[in-house]
Amino acid sequence: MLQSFIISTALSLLVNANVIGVSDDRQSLYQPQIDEQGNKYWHCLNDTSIRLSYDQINDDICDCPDGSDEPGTNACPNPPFKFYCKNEGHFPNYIDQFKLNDGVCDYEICCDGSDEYKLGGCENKCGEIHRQFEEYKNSKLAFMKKAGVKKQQTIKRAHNGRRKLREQLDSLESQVSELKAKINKLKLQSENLEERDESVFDQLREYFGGLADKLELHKRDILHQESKLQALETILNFLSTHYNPNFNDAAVKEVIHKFQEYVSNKEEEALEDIHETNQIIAQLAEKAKEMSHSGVKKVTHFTPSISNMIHYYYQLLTDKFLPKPVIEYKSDFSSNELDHEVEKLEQELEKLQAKIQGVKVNLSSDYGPEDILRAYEKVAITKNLGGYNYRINLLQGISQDDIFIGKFREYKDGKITYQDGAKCWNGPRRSATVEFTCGEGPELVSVSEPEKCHYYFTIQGESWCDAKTEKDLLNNFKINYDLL
Ligand code: MAN
Repeated sequence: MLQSFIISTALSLLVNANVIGVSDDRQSLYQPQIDEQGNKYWHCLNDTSIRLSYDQINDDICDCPDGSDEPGTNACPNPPFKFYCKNEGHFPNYIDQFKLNDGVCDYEICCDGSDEYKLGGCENKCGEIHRQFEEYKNSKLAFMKKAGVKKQQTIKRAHNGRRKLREQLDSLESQVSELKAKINKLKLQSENLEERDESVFDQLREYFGGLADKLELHKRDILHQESKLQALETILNFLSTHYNPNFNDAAVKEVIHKFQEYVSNKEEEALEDIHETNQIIAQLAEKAKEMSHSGVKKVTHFTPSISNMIHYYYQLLTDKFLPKPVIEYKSDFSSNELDHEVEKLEQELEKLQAKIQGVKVNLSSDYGPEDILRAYEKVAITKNLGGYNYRINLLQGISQDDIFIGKFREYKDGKITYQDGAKCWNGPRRSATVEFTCGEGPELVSVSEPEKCHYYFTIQGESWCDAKTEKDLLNNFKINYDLL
């Protein structure tokens, strides 16, 4: 028994399988076994309990549940692998069994015509097909090389764009800090002016108030004295006009004489002076009162205060020992002017901050692998297609003649979407999707409008080319049948 097993194994090793439709690396699965009578047999691949005589393989009858006995016919519904075409001189390939011997030469898959091995009629075309493929491959590889260089340049532009944007952001941010420092300084100056006004006024407030009261009293006093004097003058005047000269009273005569002298010496100007002085005192008193309510508006020098003293010593310290910017607190501006300047700078600050926000949004946007779309920031792709002039600014928007189709919304899954275009008559707002394909460009190669007012564009360009393997090239290769 053992002896016969050894013999059969030895014999089986001597016979090489050559089963049609099976690749070289799988031929070993179809190695025939030899029984004691010297007959060749074989087991189904998924069920070794099913033993077939070797000539049941490819006999056009499906014997194995997994279809493994018919690799080269269409007898089994689900064969475990496809028919192998050797395609010598080109690339081996596999074809579905249902395409075997159907009268069609499937040269795309089996350039050697072996898919029609029973019917024949399919000449081996592998030589010409391989020549065509080599030609295609070489031209593709040459293009890919050029495209690769162009793509790298585009990526460089994109990176430069990002770098510039970062620099712009840095500069905007430093402008913001400068502006903030400036605003703070002006605010401090303004506060300082207010403080200073306050302190000068504080010191004078009492005096002004006191002076106002005193002037008021003096004025009243003077007016009082004046009216008393007038009363006395009236009495003396009455005496000098109504006295009886016949009484010959020397004292009366003397008083009247002195009074008349007094009247004739009394200058009108002096009287006017007194009125003017009264008026000035009255005005001053009014002004002083006003000031005691509203404060002094404009004072040009600092008064010593604790905050100024601290600032003075801080400045002295930083000037001398620390390389810090000097904060100048003195100002030739009035508090109003300072406030106005602060307001202006704060508006400027707001604008800067909005700009910063815009740049940040831009920097965090997805512009595709390597940020490549950024290189198209200022590129307009234009073309007349289907009677319309299209203009595409990938990162801005798209127009069709003078109709706006949509503005950039987002880049996602290799496509860009555009929204909020001009409204369609009796329809939605226009919108679009842009897809990309590898080729010379950038060029708009196709446009379609599958739904009313939603457009699909295909842009071709080197930026969308990736390195290709021989297998990729083979998959895309098309035979020129005219040359076969
Ligand atoms: C214009 C173009 C077309 C669009 C129609 C819709 O003619 O924008 O693309 O389909 O308007 O009314």
